[in-house]
This record gives sequence, C-alpha cells and structure tokens, in this order.
Amino acid sequence: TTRDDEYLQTTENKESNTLDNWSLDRLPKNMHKYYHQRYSLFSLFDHIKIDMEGWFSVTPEQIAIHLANRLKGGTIIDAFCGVGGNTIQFAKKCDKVIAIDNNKTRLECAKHNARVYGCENIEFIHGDYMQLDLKADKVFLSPPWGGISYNQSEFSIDDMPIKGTDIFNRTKRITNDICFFLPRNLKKEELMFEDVEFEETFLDGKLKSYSVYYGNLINRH
Ligand code: MGP
Ligand code: SAH
Repeated sequence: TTRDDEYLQTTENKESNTLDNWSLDRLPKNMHKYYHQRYSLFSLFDHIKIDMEGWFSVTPEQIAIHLANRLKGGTIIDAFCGVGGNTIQFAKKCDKVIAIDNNKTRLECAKHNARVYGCENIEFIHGDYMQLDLKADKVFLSPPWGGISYNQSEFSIDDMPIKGTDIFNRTKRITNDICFFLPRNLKKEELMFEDVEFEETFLDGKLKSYSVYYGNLINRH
C-alpha cells in the first residue's frame, strides 16, 4: 500500500531512523517504564516515530480518546502537539485540528504519526503558540511540565517552562473553551481563574494526570 511505501522511504532516511526502531537499550533506565507502556501510548506503536521528550510527555491513547470525546466538534487548537498523541484523536472527533509545536523534530513525528492513523484534517504549524494569532472554537493545552521529575517536588503551574498563568491568559484571547492537561500533583487553587471542572484521568486504575476544563467544556450535569 501507499502508506507502507511511505513508511519504508522514511525509515531509509538515517536521521529519522533514530525516531523509530526503539528498544530498551536506547533509553535511560528511568525511562524504561515508558517503553513497557508503548502500546498503551500508541496502539499502532510499531509504526510511529517518537523522540526522548515525546516518550515522557505523550498522552496515552485511551486518555487521548477520552479527551477527544469531551472536546469533540468544531475547530480545535492543540497548542503543544508534541508527537501527536492528542492531535490524532482530536482529528477523529473534531472538524479540524490546528496542531502547533515549536520543536521541528516532534512536529515531524506528529505529521508522520497522523498519517499512520489516517488523519487528514490537521493543519500543522511550526511555531511558538504564545506568539501566534489564531482562531478556533476550543483550545487544548498540554505544555511541558518541566521534565521527567515534575513529580519529585511540589508542582506549581508557574514553575513550568512557560508559566501556566501566561498560557491561560494568552488562550483567553482565542476562546473561553479551554482544557488544560496537568500533573496529578497540581495545586487546584492555582487553576481557579474562573469556574472550573477538575477531572482525574486514570489509566489501568492508576491516576495519571488531571484534565482541567473551562467555559462550555465544563460538564454541567
Ligand atoms: P509520568 O508520571 O512520568 O509516568 O507521566 P507514570 O506512568 O505515571 O509513572 P510514575 O512512575 O510517575 O508512576 C504520566 C503521564 O503524564 C504521561 O504518560 C504523559 O501523558 C503525561 N506527562 C508527563 N510529563 C512529564 C508531561 C509533560 O511534560 N507534559 C505533558 N503535556 N504531559 C506529560
Ligand atoms: N500532548 C502531546 C505532548 C505535549 S508535550 C502528545 O500527546 O504527544 C509538550 C510539547 O510542547 C513539546 O513537544 C514541546 O516541544 C512543545 N512546546 C514547548 N514550548 C512551546 C511553544 N512555545 N509553542 C509550541 N509548542 C511548544
């Protein structure tokens, strides 16, 4: 098939080859847990491309599906798309996805992975979300939390590489319908800019993260 041909061509490229053919020995010990979870990150893992930061920040597929059901319809901005874990599922449930990342390698991974999943209604933008002027019905925010050890100390949204408060305020210029994807050790009071819903996101009975909803994304019943 065309997709298989495309896949073979890209794996022949030496540079992109470092983004697939992963094995345990290519990952540091503290990241082995992500390798063991690889099919829960992407059910089609054998065909996807991912880099180090992608490994520890991608949203597991079942959580991404749940989020896409909550955020379905219209045009959505995936402001920090990474390797595309959320973008792919939004593409299946929304009319259009605008997927942004300021890292070229991860944006290329996201484009490749979206093709693997057969998604076409995605506009990819290489750029800084905080500098872009875009229109959409809703915005999904899964920014960098500050690395693999975000959970070792107290977490504050304003200690993230891009301050959470700045991200929220910037996003309010686009829409009130916002979903923030944040660590399970968040401080709820920091997120109470306005009326808000906190949703614990579980995977295999284990609390993974919080999804924080605003505006019409709040489940009222
Ligand atoms: P985790 O806490 O690193 O792993 O990330 P896990 O499996 O809960 O292991 P444990 O040892 O902590 O028990 C949990 C999930 O949070 C990941 O699968 C990602 O979906 C998400 N995540 C982790 N980080 C470091 C980030 C990040 O920087 N940004 C975003 N958006 N998501 C992240
Ligand atoms: N939800 C994604 C993971 C996001 S990780 C997934 O499921 O795959 C956060 C991403 O934000 C990283 O890829 C990082 O490169 C990107 N990023 C950091 N600063 C950014 C900025 N200013 N604008 C856009 N993207 C940014």
